[in-house]
Amino acid sequence: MSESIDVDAPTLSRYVMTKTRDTDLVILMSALATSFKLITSAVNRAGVAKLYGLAGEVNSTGDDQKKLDVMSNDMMINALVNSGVCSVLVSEENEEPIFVPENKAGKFCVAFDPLDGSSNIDCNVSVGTIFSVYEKAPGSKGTVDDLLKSGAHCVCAGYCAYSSAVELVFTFRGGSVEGFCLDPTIGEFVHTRLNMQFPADGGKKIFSCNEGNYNYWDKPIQDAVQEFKKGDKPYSARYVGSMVADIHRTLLYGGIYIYPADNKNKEGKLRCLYEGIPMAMIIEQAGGIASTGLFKGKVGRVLELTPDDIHCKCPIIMGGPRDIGIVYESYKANGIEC
Ligand code: P6P
Repeated sequence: MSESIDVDAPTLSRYVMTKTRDTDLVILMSALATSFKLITSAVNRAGVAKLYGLAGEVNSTGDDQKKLDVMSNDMMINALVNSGVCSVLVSEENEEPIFVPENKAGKFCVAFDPLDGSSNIDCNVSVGTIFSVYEKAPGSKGTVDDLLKSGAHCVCAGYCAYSSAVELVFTFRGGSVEGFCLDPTIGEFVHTRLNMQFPADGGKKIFSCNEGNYNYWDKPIQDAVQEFKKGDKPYSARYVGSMVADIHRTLLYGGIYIYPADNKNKEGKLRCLYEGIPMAMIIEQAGGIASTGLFKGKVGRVLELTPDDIHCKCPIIMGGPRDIGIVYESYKANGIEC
């Protein structure tokens, strides 16, 4: 039977309005969606439009900026500054925050990594955008302090994966995790995954980490990863090195994603505001766990961390009770309470 022509598109704007009745949030998500569509266009044309390679600059992380990094960053900044609903922007690509002119300012403060994993672009590996949204404190003109808050204050968080499909996954504070795919025939993100849940049984036995760092890890992490390899049915190793791809697979298939603090990176490598907190919100509101592992003397949750700088880092260990439990048993076996 021929596929029925869809006469009713469950769009992103419809979902946000129905769910929140917050027109500013509808405008914000629409501005984000516009930037994701622009980034999709640039990423898809990278090969033919000679967008591979370096832009000749470095970013706040000290990474060489790719041409697509700079373009994606400009696309997001332009969309958000001109949305009329943002006051402060923080981008991985900008050392300093971006303050929106008062005549265009609004209640939201947005932190983002416009093209996370972009070191993989030149070899066509999936990349993504990660974002977290906070609201200005009452009476605030919009300052960095409106963003330097724990994940408990984050009103919306998500990512857009640029891969075989362009898929936006996000959640509102305390809400469900929802997936929207870009339908190129109508240029809209349409609702394709409803109430996404981390596999309750832990899902596929997959561990995802950069084992090249093994010698820098603390012993509990080393022991836990060795544990995943034991037995007649050991876990599979899957690591893309592009956070959105690794987390999206973990959310859908299960398993565990580990980027711990280590002797080389005492605070881990990933950025709290626009990698750790948004991904932790997604995983926890889908039923998983987002732990810091042993960090600053204790084992806690990523969402309990309060960033002290817009580019501060945090360790991240994400998964379900089955696999996080193996890590926690390893800490206890090494005398660390958790
Ligand atoms: P490593 C990409 O640079 C990134 O920020 C994440 O997307 C990715 O998960 C991680 O770093 C990869 O880091 O040290 O394994 O190359």
